[in-house]
Amino acid sequence: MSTHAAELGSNYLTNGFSLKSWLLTKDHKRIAILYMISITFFFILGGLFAFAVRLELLTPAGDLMEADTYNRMFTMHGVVMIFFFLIPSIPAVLGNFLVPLMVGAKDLAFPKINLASWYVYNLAGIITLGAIFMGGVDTGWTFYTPFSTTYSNSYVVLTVVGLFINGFSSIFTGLNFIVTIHRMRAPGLTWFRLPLFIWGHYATSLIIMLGTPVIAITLALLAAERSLHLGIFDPALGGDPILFQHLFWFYSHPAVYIMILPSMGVISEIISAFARQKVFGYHFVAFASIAIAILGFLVWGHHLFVSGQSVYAGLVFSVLSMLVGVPSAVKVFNWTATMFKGSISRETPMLYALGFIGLFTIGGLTGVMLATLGFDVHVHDTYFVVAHFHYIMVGGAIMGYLGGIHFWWPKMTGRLYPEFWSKLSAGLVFIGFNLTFFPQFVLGYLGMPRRYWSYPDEFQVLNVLSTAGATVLGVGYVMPLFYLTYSLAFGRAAGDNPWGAYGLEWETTSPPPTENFHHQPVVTGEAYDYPSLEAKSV
Ligand code: HEM
Ligand SMILES: [Cu+2]
Repeated sequence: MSTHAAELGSNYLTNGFSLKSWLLTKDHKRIAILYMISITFFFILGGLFAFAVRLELLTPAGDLMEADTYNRMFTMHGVVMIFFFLIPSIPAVLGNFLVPLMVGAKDLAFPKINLASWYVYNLAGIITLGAIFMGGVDTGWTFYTPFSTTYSNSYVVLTVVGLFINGFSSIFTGLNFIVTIHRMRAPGLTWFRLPLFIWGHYATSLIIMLGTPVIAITLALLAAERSLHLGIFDPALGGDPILFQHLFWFYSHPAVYIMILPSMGVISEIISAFARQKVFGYHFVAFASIAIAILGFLVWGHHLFVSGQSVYAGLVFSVLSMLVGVPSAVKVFNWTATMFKGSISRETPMLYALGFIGLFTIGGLTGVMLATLGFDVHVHDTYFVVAHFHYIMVGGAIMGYLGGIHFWWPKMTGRLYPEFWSKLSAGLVFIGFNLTFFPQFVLGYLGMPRRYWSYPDEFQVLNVLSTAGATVLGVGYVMPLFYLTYSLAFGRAAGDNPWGAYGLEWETTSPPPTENFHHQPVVTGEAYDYPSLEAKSV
């Protein structure tokens, strides 16, 4: 497209209005929007399952649904949230939109593979939904054998086929990011000038490429064992009953970092923008992402402390798990130092970033507690664990996703959203979140086991608080759907750089033109310090 067309206001959104122009697009920005729509759908679905779970737990007796139905509800909640929301959310939506913009490229390396990843994701989603509509799954999202292979009478095979296929969409995205970051950076954009968002996505992509095949094979073995009784996991047939847990967590612990590293990248961008500061200790933060990605593969055994592994194995996994805390803490300290040196403005994205730091810190510290062998034996499979992983996944990953959506919404749509409503919703999310999940730490510590549909009377007060919190949280989550949609039609024009942030994505127009930049950008300065950035014509 010529500069002339650009002057007439043409951008990626106005470049064709037909359904076909969207469904066959190879533009990473449009694919990001397609992903946003699909992912929002799954988030709502997973949220409805969560709400059913919380309603059941309002009373001790379990009088809303059968135990069997309850098992299906929390399983489908976990499956949908983890595999169809958390893992793809930031990479597929924000990463897809921003990676090419931030490195100064016209698109991702493989645009057709990028589009294919969205189709594969939806195909996988439809298959998994099929399993849900046929009656659901009740194994827990971890599919532990021998329950999943022998005893469960739910739709295990169909579900894992859906998840197997979904893995390819992750791999396509990770592959695209790695090649793009290696090969397509603008002139002058050296590795240590890259935004930390890019470092986060680079580390995540490495985990995706190395880990996803393992879970795919694990799920394939599970399906084979269940349908053909091969004796891989079943000791009665000569299989190993613990093997599945090792294989599963070899992927699924690193998967937690697939969820959290991109979110950390978002937080670095937001904090530097709203503190008007270079991120303190940039190199440490960048290397911390890689360190987390590597260490994340060495700690899976902390999920097997009570599965009968030797105390020596337990000891090693305990120490290694604590080590992962170090690079995470480095990041938290560096963000804090960045704010300490800066002048902070409290717009909505910054509220999410501040919320992230607080919640992620609680999630991380309780993780170190759980990594302590003796403590874990006490709270294993209690609500303490449920609270811990929600602080990480909801308090960390979702705060990052929402913060990122609010930060880059003006870039994606060219519109500003109503600040009052966005701040109110950020406040409700923060309060609702803590009210939902903090009582669960106490419940777990007092001994309430997870995955039970009923409980002794003395746990009711804390459960009622938790369900009340979930309601507030739900309201906080639904509000952006309304004011963001409203802003599409009625929001004020955003301008190219409403926050006064540094970064290549803020150098181009909002919404960006189809080819991202009217001129090839050339980078001459460090990250978050771009006053000398020049846009040279080519
Ligand atoms: C309104 C928000 C939410 C509420 C009220 C909620 C509630 C719950 C409850 C009560 C459980 C425990 C079920 C049990 O083990 O007995 C649970 C499990 C779980 N939740 Fe959430 N949740 C919420 C949001 C999320 C989100 C956003 C995610 C991920 C993005 C998530 C991921 C999970 C996972 C992976 C499990 C484990 C399921 C299992 O162990 O089988 N939750 N949730
Ligand atoms: Cu883990």
